[in-house]
Amino acid sequence: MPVDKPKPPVIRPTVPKHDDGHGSLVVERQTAKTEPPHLYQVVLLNDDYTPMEFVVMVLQEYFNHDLATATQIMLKIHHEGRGVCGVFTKDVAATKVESVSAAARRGGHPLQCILEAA
Ligand code: TYC
Repeated sequence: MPVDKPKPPVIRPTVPKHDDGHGSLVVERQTAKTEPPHLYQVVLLNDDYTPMEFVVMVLQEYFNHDLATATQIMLKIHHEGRGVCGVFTKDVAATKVESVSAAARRGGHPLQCILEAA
């Protein structure tokens, strides 16, 4: 017979309650204490030398865009000078910038990848 995995304990948020003195329990609404994380855009800049195919590959491999979307974004950068690859939390965005910059350097391309507050 298969052995069931032990279930993790259920942790519920505690809500302050007090007796209103008239036989009712008053449940107070709690305001959220955690702020949403600040978001950052990873932006690619145009240049005259990086091959279009390399930029499309970067958009597919590092930002999970499909070929059609990657091609559209690459052409937008080519025509407008810059384009957003994706929006992430700070650590994830910074890691993407480092990975893309390292790949560009390895390939001998001048491609610039930068991080901007969203
Ligand atoms: N302008 C480049 C070319 O004509 C292509 C290119 C697109 C380069 C986007 C960088 O971020 C870039 N080969």
